[in-house]
Amino acid sequence: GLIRKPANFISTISDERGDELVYGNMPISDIFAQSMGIGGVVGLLWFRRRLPDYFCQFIEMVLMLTADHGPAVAGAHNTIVTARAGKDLVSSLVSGLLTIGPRFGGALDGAAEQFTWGYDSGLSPEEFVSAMRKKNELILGIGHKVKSLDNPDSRVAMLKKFIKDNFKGTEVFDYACQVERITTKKKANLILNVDGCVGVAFVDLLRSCGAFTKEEANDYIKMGVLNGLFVVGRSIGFVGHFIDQKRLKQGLYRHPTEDISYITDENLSF
Ligand code: Q5B
Repeated sequence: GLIRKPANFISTISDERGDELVYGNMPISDIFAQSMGIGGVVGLLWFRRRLPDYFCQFIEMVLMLTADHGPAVAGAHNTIVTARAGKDLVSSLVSGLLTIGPRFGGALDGAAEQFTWGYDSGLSPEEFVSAMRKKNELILGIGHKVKSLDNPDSRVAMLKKFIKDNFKGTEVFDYACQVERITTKKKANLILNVDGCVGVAFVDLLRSCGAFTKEEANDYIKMGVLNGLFVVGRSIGFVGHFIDQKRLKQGLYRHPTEDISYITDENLSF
């Protein structure tokens, strides 16, 4: 009989072999005919399903709001320095992307995991904050270098409004807002930041939109897919910074020595 050679690869998200490219199980002409947008495409390629319209709108809102936050942040800075060292677009982009992590831009998954743990364990917001303090761990999704109660982040305000106006469940988001009320009493910059807001809101979306079972929702939170939203969004800005530097014909960057504290063995006092 016919012996089938075992496949080396399994793939379930797209198929380019027929007359028309298929994302999930939708031909791309249908995706355009139904104006599913980039949020719909993310739904098909990341979650292999058609997501409700408000879910797709939220994804698009996140991509737009995280697209850039100026040249001073860690990732844009790296992209700019790399572009000015004469490197190509991909190298400059990757150099920026590599800064995304638990301190900068990559706190979505950690925030989703920590707040979900606190909420699901039945800890009060106060108990959650003191449990994190006892573990000597920062609460991911809390804190900002420049935004604070006195200088609120308008991105977070826009997200909060959308979440409250459109989501079917907001339990983990509400819990994070209660935690924010406690942390901002300690310091005004310990706000629920853009990473935290998107991270916890996504848990509520996965759990309440009706497109996922509770087990699937929990699996996606554990898998760590949410930082992908910041990575995709901020790539738009990093490419912009690369183009900007090339357009401005900026030369090699060297950091001013006056801005470096040179510490030698002689003046080090232990
Ligand atoms: N403390 C964000 O720190 C920052 C605490 C905390 C408990 C916390 C810090 C942090 C968690 C990671 C996170 C995402 C590094 C940020 C983003 C995108 C962005 C970026 C942009 C964009 C800021 C001073 C005191 C200390 C700390 C305590 C600080 N954070 N306690 N939980 N989470 N957050 N990252 O101001 O007693 O004095 O020793 O790591 O969510 O990346 O625009 O810049 O779009 O690009 O440097 O918005 O919060 O403060 O580290 O000196 O701490 O506060 O223990 O207490 P800072 P630190 P004490 S959004």
